[in-house]
Amino acid sequence: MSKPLSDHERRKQISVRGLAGVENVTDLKQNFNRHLHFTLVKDRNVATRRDYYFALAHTVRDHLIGRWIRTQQHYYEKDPKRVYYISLEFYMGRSLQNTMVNLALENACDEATYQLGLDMEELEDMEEDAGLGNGGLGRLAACFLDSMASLGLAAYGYGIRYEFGIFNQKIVNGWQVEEADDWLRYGNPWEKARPEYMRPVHFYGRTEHQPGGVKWVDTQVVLALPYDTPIPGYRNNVVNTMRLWSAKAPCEFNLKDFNVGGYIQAVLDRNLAENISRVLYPNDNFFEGKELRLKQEYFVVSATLQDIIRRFKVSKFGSREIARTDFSKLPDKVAIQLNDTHPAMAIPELMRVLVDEEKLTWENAWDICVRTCAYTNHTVLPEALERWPVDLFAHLLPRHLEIVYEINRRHLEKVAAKYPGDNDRLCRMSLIEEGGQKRINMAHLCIVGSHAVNGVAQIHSDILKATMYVPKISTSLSVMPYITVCTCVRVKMFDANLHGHLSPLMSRRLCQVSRRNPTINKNHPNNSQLIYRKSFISFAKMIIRLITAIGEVINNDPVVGDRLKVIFLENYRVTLAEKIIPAADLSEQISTAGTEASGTGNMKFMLNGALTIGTMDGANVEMAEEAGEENLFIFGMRVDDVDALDKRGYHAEEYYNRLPELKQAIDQIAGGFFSPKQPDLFKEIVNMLMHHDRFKVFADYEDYIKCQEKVNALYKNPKEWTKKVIYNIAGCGKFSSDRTIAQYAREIWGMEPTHEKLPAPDDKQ
Ligand code: D6G
Repeated sequence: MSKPLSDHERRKQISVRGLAGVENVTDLKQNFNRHLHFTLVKDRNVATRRDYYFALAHTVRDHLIGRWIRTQQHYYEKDPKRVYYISLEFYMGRSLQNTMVNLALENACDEATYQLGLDMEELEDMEEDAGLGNGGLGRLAACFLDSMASLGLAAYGYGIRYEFGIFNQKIVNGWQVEEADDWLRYGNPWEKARPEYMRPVHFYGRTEHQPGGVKWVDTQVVLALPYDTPIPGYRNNVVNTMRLWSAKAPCEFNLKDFNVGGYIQAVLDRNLAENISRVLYPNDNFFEGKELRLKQEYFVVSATLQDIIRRFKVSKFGSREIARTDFSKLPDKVAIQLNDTHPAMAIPELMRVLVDEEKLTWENAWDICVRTCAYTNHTVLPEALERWPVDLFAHLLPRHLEIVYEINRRHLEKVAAKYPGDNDRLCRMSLIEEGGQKRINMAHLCIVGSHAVNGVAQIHSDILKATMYVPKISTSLSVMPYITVCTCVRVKMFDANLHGHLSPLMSRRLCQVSRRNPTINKNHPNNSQLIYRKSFISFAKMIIRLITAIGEVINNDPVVGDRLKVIFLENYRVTLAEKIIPAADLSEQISTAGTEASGTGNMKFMLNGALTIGTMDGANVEMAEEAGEENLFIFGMRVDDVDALDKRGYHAEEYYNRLPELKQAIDQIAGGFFSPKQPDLFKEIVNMLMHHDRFKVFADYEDYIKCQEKVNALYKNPKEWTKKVIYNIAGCGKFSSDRTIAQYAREIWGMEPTHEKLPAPDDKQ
């Protein structure tokens, strides 16, 4: 571990001399040794690499503390409008390097660990990813927290502290096998438990309608225990908070009918309550409809709203100065952003608190609620839309069901007044879907209960406007919902200046962009076009098996085996993306137009110098706009073509019969060429492609192949290739999440980003 390291030398070369000041390095070494001794209780003889990682993490964390406390004090003093970003996912990845970069400590820490005979990159590799997300939606939330802190916004991320994040993927004999992600096993140095801020969350029970108002009684209580994680801004001394709730059973949980046998059972049963924050549902773009998931959604919303209202009450506008809290000021002081419909229960819950507990009139409460909440839609795929059965709601959240019905009654009254006699429209726009099992359409609830609705790319927002019925009657609603565009990316592998210019580091990198092997991004977990059917998961696994089977044949082929490799990179996650994306030359973004809301990998590859072969879908459209369409490899149907094809009728066999190459490929899959021991292994995939493919992939096949030929031709011309890369990197500034968040702040939250820098604290305090 003590050999001189090229990585260290590389960092030294690119570091600005003097940044790693001698004093700083001496302090860091001292603090590292102090943490190894007092926090880890180890000496250098017995310390493991993980102990060294923890010692370094604690050393770096110390530099956050003063800034964190000072930032929060500053918010209490200045009382700015606060943004609450509520999300069921925060896909944070690792914290150590990000913290060092944002606090300008990276070079000093590198020097300090080097002087201690350690390799900092090896220590960084010991950190577990905080994998509390599935993909784009969760990573977006993480990027947004980073940007909100970097822009000096008084912002909070609120979510769930899942004990198990996204599963670890192993590939065994070509098949996916899942392993539990026990990320907290060795402790998490970045979080601070706050048992003093524990909140009760109620479930089940029944409602009592009394003259003084409605009471929700006979409920079961679960406690929400907050854990705070610091979110440092980029070199501005701002540190915001991400507060994640963990479920705790109350002490008296199930102990009411106490007897000796009952006591043991009651203690064991505490697990039932605490299961709420046990595990992240590994569903990306898919609605499963499980009761435990609805519990998670209400759990985060209820605990968060209690915290928001507590903070509002002690703020200058709250009851500190006036006898009674003036809730009419809530929308001036609080913006709640709903990351998809998952936290949609914030709308009826805020109504319940304002009407039942704070005794506001329905009209006042509704006006406050709508002006406070805003909703970001993430997908138009029907299988992803949350539609909770009314029965389940009635059982778990009886008061909220009544409130949703009342919201709907008033909403439909307005629709009926505007479109008299249009019953079809009433059915379409209702929050309650009738016919068969009654369900609550959570997207409709969000649209009606928010003052702003946005998609995640221009094309996605346009599709929403054209297909979601509620915004069309915006003028009849109390506050006009509108749709805006917010796209984002932020992967900080390089210190790129994201405003249309190249930083010196990025320019230097371009000289390195030459011959690397194309990395294929076809299996991005967000947009597997082949996947849709009831046995969603087993089908997805079958697709993975097909990829590995094709790899086995191609990689062992005597002719192409040493020229072409198919590799399925297992356990894709933030940390792996940070390695793959900068290494790739070609990024494949090949969703059928109109199906991928934005994509996120597309923009990250662009920023990191890969060229894109893609359809006119999601953010690809804007990437082509920014870099020039001639600098991307665009192919396939546009949304209009897809619509026209739908009208004509899509018949896969037409393409299969007309295109011999396609026919051969499908026949090989169907005939066991890739699975000789089990010739019909992939027949379900073939059956789907030939008969039930709602993504109509064969329709894009011919153009895709032609476009790949253009890619191959250009790849032989490094100068022309690099030119396109430069146009792409130079054009990717729009996709910075800093730009996106500035737009959210101005257009949705009614705030101006301050870009404020707080004074640096004296860390020795
Ligand atoms: C974070 C940072 C800490 C602060 C605490 C509570 O843990 O300095 O005191 O949050 O902040 P509020 O919830 O009272 O805003």
